Amino acid sequence: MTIYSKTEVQLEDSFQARVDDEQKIEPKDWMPEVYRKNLIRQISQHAHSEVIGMQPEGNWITRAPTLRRKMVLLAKVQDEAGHGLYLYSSAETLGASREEMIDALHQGKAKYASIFNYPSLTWADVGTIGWLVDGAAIVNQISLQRTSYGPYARAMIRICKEESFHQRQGYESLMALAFGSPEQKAMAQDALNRWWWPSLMMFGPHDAESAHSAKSMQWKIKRKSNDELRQAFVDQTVPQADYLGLTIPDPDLKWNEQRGHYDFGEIDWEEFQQVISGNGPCNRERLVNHRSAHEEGQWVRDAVRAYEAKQKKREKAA
Ligand code: BYC
Repeated sequence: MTIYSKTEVQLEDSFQARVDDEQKIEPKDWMPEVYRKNLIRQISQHAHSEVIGMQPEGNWITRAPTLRRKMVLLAKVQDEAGHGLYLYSSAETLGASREEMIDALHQGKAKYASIFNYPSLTWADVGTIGWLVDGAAIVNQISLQRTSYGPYARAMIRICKEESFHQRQGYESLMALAFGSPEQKAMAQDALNRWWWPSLMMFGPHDAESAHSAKSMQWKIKRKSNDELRQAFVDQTVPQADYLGLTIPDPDLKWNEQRGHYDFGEIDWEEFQQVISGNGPCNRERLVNHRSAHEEGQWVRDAVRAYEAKQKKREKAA
């Protein structure tokens, strides 16, 4: 009898063939260590973004202008917590523990979307976050529904359904302001002026500067590049701003007939680097709030562990 065990190279080849064939990779399948680590990095950062992203909007729950707006906002913020949970669970299937992931966030080792380090100064910011931030997120997440890792792809399908509702509620809220009094319209324009460029930064550095893109595209973790997604977002959003009668704060923005796309100006990459390095306007505040919420939730984790231990004892005795 010959015992045949595949070499690492053979395993990688058959892994790549499965990815190329659009088969989903599942938790118990063999996968290259770098694929696993890259996925944990991206999924956990995605989860942190959902959870930290609750803060700028949560800031307005007590000050929503009507009961209806308050109920909608509460539901949306709760949805974001749910997205975080699906994503943490998905990363756990790769062997990462929740404690490790939260610890990496608290120590500043794991990033989260740069956009959530900007303050939400007026009620118009809430609608603008729904319109632009959820809008940008969904452009990316639609492509991630086809990501190669099964649990991540399935989480994305559900998240996209909720995210598209979020985007529409944001736009509807902004319509009320843009078609309202001159003061309301000015408030909407001011919010667009502040959130436009950070929204474009959500897609990450240019493709040529993106450290993880080549491998992530080869393994179909990412299905579209940072620049492709950013362009799709601009193309979809400009007509929406036109309809609202608002002006996108970019003098270089214009339709390019030849390309069939909008041309747009250059992002301030220095600002982006500052924000992702922890020096944005709200980085410290976001982490302080997260740490204290985490500490306040310690009793819940203790209770769950005590219950689990009790159940195990019962099962043993039975
Ligand atoms: N912000 O090689 P690159 C939401 C980092 S939340 C911060 O291109 P990659 C919502 C990047 O991590 C939805 N960091 O990376 C929630 C890497 O650093 P590390 C959020 C960024 O991963 C509440 C380095 O820069 N969506 O919808 O190939 C309320 C080099 O970049 C950013 C997701 O998370 C950034 N913008 O591509 C409302 C989608 N960009 O890890 C709404 C999932 C880059 O080496 N994530 N960096 O230290 C992705 O699709 C990809 O991770 C990215 C970046 C496109 C973001």
